[in-house]
Amino acid sequence: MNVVIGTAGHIDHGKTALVKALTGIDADRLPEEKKRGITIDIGFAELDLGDVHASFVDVPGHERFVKNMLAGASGIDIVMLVVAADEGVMPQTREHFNICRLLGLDRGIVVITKADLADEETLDLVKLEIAELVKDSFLQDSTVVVTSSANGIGLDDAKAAIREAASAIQRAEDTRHAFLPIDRSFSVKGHGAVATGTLHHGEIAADSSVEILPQKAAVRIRGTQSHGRTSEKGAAGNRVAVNLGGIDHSSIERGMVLADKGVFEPTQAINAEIELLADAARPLRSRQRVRVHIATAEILARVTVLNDSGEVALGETDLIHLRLESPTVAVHGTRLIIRSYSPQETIAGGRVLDPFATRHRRKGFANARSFLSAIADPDVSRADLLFAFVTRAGKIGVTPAELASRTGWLPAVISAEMKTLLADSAIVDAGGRFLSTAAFEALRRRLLTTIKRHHEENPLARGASRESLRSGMSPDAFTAVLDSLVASGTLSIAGDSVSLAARKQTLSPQEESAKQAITAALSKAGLEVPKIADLLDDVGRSSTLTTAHARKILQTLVEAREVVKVSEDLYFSRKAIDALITKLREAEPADRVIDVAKFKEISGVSRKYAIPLLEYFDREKITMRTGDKRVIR
Ligand SMILES: Nc1nc2c(ncn2[C@@H]2O[C@H](COP(=O)(O)OP(=O)(O)OP(=O)(O)O)[C@@H](O)[C@H]2O)c(=O)[nH]1
Ligand SMILES: [Mg+2]
Repeated sequence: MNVVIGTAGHIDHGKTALVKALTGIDADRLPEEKKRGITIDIGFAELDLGDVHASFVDVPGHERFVKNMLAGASGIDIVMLVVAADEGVMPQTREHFNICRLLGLDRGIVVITKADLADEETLDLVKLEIAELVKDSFLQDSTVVVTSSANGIGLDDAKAAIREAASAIQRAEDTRHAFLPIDRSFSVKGHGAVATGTLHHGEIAADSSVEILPQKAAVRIRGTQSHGRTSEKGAAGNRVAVNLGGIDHSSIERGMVLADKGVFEPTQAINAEIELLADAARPLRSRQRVRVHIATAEILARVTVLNDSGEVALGETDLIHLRLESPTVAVHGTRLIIRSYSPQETIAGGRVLDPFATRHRRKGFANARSFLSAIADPDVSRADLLFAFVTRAGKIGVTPAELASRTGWLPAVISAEMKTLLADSAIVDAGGRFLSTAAFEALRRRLLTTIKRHHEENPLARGASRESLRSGMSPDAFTAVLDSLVASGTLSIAGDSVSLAARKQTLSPQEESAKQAITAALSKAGLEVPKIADLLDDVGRSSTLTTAHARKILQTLVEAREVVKVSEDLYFSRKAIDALITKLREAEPADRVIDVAKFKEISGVSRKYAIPLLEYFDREKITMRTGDKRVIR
């Protein structure tokens, strides 16, 4: 079992000395750290306990370097909370403990150091302080070990406690894409850029296709190592160093993420559930500017509290919107810590619920809250989470790729869950976009309402054109809605015209006679049709309808594809046009090229008809114009 253990605790409490006493490795690697005798940035060590391999991330206790502590604490499995026997619980003991709690850590051990500097009575006092601190928290029942790095007492107990805590970890099968928040980058002579980090989830192997986020820089993995040893791949519980090709180390920084390519998307707007510390200096308020720590990144952000009061009270848990000043990557469940802008203090922490939030106005809070509350349950099932995202996407729907960028889940996991939701009729597949059944039904109802209204307003029209019905639907959703209504026999489609299947067009006797008259006149005219306005005047007169009414009847004939509109003035019977097309194709002029004269010869029409007809054929792609000539296609 591989585990990553992070230290935590106040400055000078002996964290680095303890790691060294346990592992033999001095995690203080910077010259300045050696000179000043304090830890400034995170350092690393490892300990082989047989069945357990522990990687240590040693963090600085100095209040000015909490930012570095946060980068180190991200992704650890176990915290080793260090309290010096001679000083007891101090400000950064509390702050680091709070950070671990807010990061959702669920296991750890407490180590009292410097036992050689305290008498029995003081030790008991420190134990009481610790019990008070961790009461009702994830550390409440954890082992408290008393050690001294000076004389070596308690070190074996500490190792035993580490082994016990590590053995209790049950890693579920990793269902997520590789996600490695970067905490360091450097260059190794002869090898090039190296980025290191604690792998949050997924696997990183030499043949993985990866990119650096949020800038989506394509990189190549040349090799992976863990604690200086070449490893075939890194998995959760590992410290990983990745040798990268295609990038210079200077363009890789702490806060970036190395991840499977094409899955995660940068975001600058997230919704989260956060707990404000009971001992924060003041409530968290809308418009407040804060520092958000996500994985190894620190980003400035503006808060909108998603409740009517506009603030989160001390000790309360609530939903907030964060507008980030620069992009980062996160998925549902990614932990975050919030620190006040100035003075820099840890004030809150929680989880990202929606990594791609939209800006909310006050009247949208209720909707946002009900969506977020549904996915705030830490035990929410995968299907319920996906269903919530699909529902939230409304009539637009989401693609599996968009769901992957919200969850980090592997395609097989998403498709399996979607299958279940489809089988339960909770969602609908609209051409690769998923909509909730409720949203889909609403679209069906809307489309039916539109068609009914169209029929009422245009009693003579056969139906409505597809395009007029689409209003605001995505093309895929529209096609799916239309198909489903045709499949259920509710709608029928003829050409471009959509109508209620049950609808019968009933014409009055006058309308019927007008229709006959138009059809007969156009059939008789062949290609030498009269101007349509004249024809409609005649038809109107003989059938006692207005010309406008007669024109509507003409329109139904066009929709029924019995009559062809060639220009504003000229309408032909479908038969005449079809016969002309056949003639044109059978004429087989040289190279299939014709000019106007040749067309007139083939069709037998005058120039008055030839030009509009040719232009119509161009539009219908029966001919293609090149200069003065046309090619028959
Ligand atoms: N007597 C005694 N001194 C100790 C013990 N552990 C650490 N020290 C001393 O305490 C000082 C601080 O120890 P570090 O290990 O650097 O403390 P730290 O917690 O890593 O400090 P930061 O990383 O700066 O937060 C050093 O001078 C150590 O030699 C101990 O068990 N007994
Ligand atoms: Mg240290």
